[in-house]
Amino acid sequence: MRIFVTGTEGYLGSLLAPELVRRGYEVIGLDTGYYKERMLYRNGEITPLTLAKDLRHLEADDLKGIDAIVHMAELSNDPAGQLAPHITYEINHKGSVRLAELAKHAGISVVADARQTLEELAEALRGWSVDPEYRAAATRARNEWDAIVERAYTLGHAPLPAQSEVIGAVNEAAGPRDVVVCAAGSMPGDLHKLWRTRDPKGYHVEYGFSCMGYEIAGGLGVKLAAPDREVFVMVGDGSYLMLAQELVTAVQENVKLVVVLVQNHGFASIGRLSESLGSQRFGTSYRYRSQSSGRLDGGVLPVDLAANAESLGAHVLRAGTVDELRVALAKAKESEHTTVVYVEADAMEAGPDSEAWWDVPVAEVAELDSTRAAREHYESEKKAQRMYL
Ligand SMILES: Cc1ncc(C[n+]2csc(CCOP(=O)(O)OP(=O)(O)O)c2C)c(N)n1
Ligand SMILES: [Mg+2]
Repeated sequence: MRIFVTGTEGYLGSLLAPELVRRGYEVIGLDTGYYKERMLYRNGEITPLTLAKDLRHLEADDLKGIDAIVHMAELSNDPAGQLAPHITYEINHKGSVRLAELAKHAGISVVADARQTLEELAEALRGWSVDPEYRAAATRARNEWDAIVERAYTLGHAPLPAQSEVIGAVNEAAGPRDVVVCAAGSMPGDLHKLWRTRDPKGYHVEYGFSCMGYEIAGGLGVKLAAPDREVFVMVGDGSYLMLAQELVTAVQENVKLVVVLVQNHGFASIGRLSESLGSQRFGTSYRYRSQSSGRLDGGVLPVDLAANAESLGAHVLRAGTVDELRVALAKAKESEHTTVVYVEADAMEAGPDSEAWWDVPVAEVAELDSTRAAREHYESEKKAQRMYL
């Protein structure tokens, strides 16, 4: 059986085509080559014979000898599809209609329409539910985790609060429709575990690249998209230093943000990672280079990021304790002006463990015993790793 798959080089086609080949079908692909040289195919994966052609230029002859068609080629429904809506319409609508007409002429019948099939599946599944045991186990796990979150929110850590308490105070201050924005550092992981999201649009954390500096600019975009929601940008000192200037834009455009600047004088996240990989938090503290050791383990740098934020036109509130933080957050919410709430947190107090293992390769050759030990540990963990697919 010969199957014609349109969009063979896209995200779905690159999975489907090899699977069809494995099951013994002959596959002919159609693709414009948007993803160059089958870049989405895994190494060594079977790649089908592919017609490099735009769907809009398909001819009756192209379907000669074809028994079935799986149609997936289109401009996807994201900003790319909106760049030139008429072209999207030409490809997605007219191209699909044309393919259906050509298929009809070639005697290939419609077996299923994806949306129709989904609707029928939904109908067939109506009333289905997981069994009570599974439901009970899920409820139990949820309640257990909720108790862990509650504890992390109320640690009473001293003298500086733990970051989890800062997150707890912001979560309490945020209304049900408000949005938290974050991107890099130790906060995305902690927010993932600890933030109680109450609205599908209430959680905007950039995990794609976890790009430092995204936070304030990203928050600005979120506020422009949803001016009726309060936007809480949570940003670490490292990330803040990489892109604070968008505060100026927020002030200029009168786009109100609440920025919670968590100062822990360095990279808590990378410091922890470095330590766990046997590299002693190298270069992750904002400290003076010490004369005696020649390393960055001198005193804390005299940097005042609150003053910095003030100089960029934001209102600034400094909080020294969790109670002060709550008061500051309430004030920031009331204010019509972009407000930076500055709070110090203990870099060494980590949030609850996720128990996940992170595949971060350790140097194979090292002089430090700690790094060699970390390499050994890495190799043993790596052995337990399995591919999902
Ligand atoms: C642009 C960019 N460079 C480097 C990194 C790697 N990185 C991830 S977190 C981090 C440190 C973040 O420091 P900070 O914002 O103070 O957060 P903390 O870890 O202290 O919570 C670095 C360097 C990154 N994610 N993005
Ligand atoms: Mg930091």
